Amino acid sequence: MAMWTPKWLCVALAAVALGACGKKDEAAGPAAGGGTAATADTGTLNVYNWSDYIAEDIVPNFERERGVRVNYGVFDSNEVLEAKLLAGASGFDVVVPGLQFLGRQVQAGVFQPLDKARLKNYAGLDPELMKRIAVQDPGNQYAVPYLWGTTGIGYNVDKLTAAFGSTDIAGSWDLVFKPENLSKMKDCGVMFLDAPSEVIPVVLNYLGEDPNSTDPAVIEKATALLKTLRPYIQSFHSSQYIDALTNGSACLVIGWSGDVLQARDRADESGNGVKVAYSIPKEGTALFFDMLAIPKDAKNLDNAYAFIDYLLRPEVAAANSNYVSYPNPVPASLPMVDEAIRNDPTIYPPAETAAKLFTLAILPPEVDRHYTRLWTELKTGR
Ligand code: SPD
Repeated sequence: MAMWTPKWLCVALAAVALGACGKKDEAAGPAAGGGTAATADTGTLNVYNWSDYIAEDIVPNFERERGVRVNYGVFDSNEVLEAKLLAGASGFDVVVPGLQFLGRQVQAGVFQPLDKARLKNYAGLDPELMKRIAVQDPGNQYAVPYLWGTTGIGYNVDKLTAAFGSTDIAGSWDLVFKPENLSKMKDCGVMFLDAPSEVIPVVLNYLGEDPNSTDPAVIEKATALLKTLRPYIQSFHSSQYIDALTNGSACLVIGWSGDVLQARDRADESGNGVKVAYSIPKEGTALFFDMLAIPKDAKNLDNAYAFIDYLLRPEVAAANSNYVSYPNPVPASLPMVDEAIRNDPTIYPPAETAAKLFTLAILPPEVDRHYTRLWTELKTGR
């Protein structure tokens, strides 16, 4: 099982406030077109990123500074991005796959190697992080990290307290993976990520198995457990849970760290009285890295490099982390990251928590197919 403890977590930092950012969602521009751009940069840039994953000023500021128009599309699943990339001629200039998906897409020849000389902020990337990432992108040839985070438990503080007398139980996956516990949250709304590649490894880890096992019999232990939970799961979705937690229509989710914390902040700002919190359970969980990469057939290369380099500027990376509550890979940004975020152990896990985090491996195609089949069975209740 791969373990990673970021060194900079122990570094004492000067507090430098960057200033408050608004918390409105990024307006998604038109999705990138179908590869019809000219062979040289056209004054546009086609970006395809995760939803709720960029500070609202970043794209407009880049457009102004560079004098280009950015077509900014969003997705909420690695599988969706992968289908578009493997189909070819996606029209995208910059995409943001999770590391383990990137590894597989590199093997499929989807990306061009990065010309690091065109990224003047490359030297500012955290060397420990780059070493860790090189396990799946050897030599860091094809991508640079954008943001990273964990998969954990998002919950409504009052509903959990009403059901269990306190929120202590959120410190363990027992809350979600024991049917007798999950059933107590059924009526206030339980949502799971709609992502077998995210959820199954977390269940395997909880069961004491290798989260990256490719053994069909081991994988089926996870789905057997998930089937016992199915009656209590209201829905599977990988982005709607942010709004659902915010407005109180969901009370318990398996979700991604920054997304849950955005829900917490949105609820606080709305004054609706809903209190949301995020937990990294003590049994450990998946750590993910989302990566910036350029498809082989990208047409607007100068703009693609300029955009990636822009995102790696310490002040831009800090503004992004302040807005989306995900850590970035640029250590020089840390003094500009809000103290509340920098000191939040659910965002920057302390060493003892980090020691329990595992990374997801590149799945062989047959294991991927197995995951997909089991997931469909789970969702449809077969
Ligand atoms: N709303 C942004 C969520 C980004 C999550 N990325 C997850 C990648 C998991 N491997």
